[in-house]
Amino acid sequence: MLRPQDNARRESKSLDGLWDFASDRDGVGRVQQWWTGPLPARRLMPVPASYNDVLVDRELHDHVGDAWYQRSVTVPRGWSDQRIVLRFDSATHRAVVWVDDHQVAEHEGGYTPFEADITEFVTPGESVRITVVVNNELTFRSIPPGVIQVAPDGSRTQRYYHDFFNYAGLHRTVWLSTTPTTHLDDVTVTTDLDGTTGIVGWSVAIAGARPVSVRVTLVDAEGIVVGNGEGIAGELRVADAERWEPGRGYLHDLVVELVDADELVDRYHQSVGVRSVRVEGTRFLINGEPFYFKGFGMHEDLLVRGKGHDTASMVHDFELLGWIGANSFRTSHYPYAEEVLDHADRLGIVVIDETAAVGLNLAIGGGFFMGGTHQTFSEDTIGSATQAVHRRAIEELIARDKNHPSVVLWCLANEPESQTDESLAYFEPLFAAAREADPTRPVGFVNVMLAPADKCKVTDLADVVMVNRYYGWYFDAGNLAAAERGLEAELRAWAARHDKPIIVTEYGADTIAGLHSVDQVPWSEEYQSEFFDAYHRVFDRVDAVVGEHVWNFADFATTLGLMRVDGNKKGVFTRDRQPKLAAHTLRRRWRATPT
Ligand code: GCB
Repeated sequence: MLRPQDNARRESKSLDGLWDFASDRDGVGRVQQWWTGPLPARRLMPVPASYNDVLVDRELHDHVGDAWYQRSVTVPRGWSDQRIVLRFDSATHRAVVWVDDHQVAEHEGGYTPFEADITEFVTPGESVRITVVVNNELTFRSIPPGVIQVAPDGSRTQRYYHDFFNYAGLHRTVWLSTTPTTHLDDVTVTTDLDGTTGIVGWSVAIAGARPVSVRVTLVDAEGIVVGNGEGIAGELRVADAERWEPGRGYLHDLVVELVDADELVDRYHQSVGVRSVRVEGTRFLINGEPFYFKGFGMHEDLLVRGKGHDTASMVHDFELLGWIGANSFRTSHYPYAEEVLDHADRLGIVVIDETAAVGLNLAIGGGFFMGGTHQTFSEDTIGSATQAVHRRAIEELIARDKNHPSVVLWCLANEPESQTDESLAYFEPLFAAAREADPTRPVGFVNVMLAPADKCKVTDLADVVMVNRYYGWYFDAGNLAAAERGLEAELRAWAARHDKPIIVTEYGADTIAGLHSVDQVPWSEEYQSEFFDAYHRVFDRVDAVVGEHVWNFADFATTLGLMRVDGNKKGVFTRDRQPKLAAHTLRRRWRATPT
């Protein structure tokens, strides 16, 4: 599946803007077939945005179930004899789509795109009604998992095992677009280096009946052709290739064309960053050079919009990454909008790309609202049905993001149970699926503090050790000397057990902007800053540590609870992106070393 594009053979039209919207509190819309006419009790809702915080409506904020979107669109009159495609960049967490009265698509998973060929249901120049029902329910069969509690009065509350608000809706652009009937269906690019020679491999999938041949042209950023090839798969060798490097997002354009004799049938522009990624012993190598990750676990989280993508906010967040000296981030805890990866590609920011598998651990949170002990991996909880959904989520993530040079590492889950035989059995086939989908990038998952080096079984499957640690916060809160000792002992234990690079993917302390103290008082700005100093002293002493990702870039929304003060406050920036004291601490450290 390729993204919509405008070129000599393709056109696209964004359907962003105001849509009709109705939350289906009583769950009757599917039975009453709301797609067959105007939505009842409709209000206006912007796309892209989460629907939760846009209107002043507490019930909608906490809505559990279906929500309906609808709009009409006139199909451009010039789109005859084309294949017409309707695409959703995301619909969280699952959706069914109708064009007029025809169901055209159904998709599970809130953070990856899906599309439908709607050519047979539309007429260029005429208008059609598009209806989407988006469902936000989390269960043991979804990624991420959750439980819906039903009160005696029948009202439903969504509970879940992860620490960010369950925003839902149409978070990203909706597209109407065309391709020729015989068209490029997919393009896969791989890159490597042989000394100063860049190697660009390509392969394409073609759909349609017309006999065509494939022509590829590699063009550098100055518009100079540096390679040519033919065929559905092949390899270009570029002498003295300009490389994509951390801090320097040099991009080539691979122009892929389908031709029939001299006629151009289809064309697709695929940007390419020529770089290599390898893990050797405890080193993470980009272009053969050891890379040290400096940056954050982030969230797609904005005032009013929730998880809705916003270009201005995205550019500003990247500016702040540059200001503070970060060279990388993790898409905690789900795949981000593709526009974010495009921008990382352009700027040379390195990305750890994560699935939405967060909360596969009933030891965390489970006791909070279910009582007793529950087995994480079982057919009654997270079982083979979840595993199938998880596998598809991995495959869809890799299919979507495989061509982004910024992505250097796939992260299959955040803090799952990983110390049991059941967890090993659950993850073994998932690691295999990721490696099959992409043999070129390392694969890992993020380990939780409950499963240290001598207990964790799943890290054996990974290329890289990734750990989230909260010494000095959830353990030894307020005692940074003890935190420093505990952290160092643990990281040394990981280094002794695995000959692999270690990335500390989370460390942080909740901090209320404006709260100050000369003592080491948790929640104060000084504490957060000194907390980071303590961690950094340890990282600098343990050779196998090749990365530090602070939790979190900015404060973010969560569910209500006594552990959270109007959300998670571990941001180095506030939710409106003002720096806390620790931002300056990080800036001094990170800008002192080259990218
Ligand atoms: C974690 C989770 C992250 C939480 C964070 C916290 O380990 O990975 O999602 O937000 O801790 O602040 O507790």
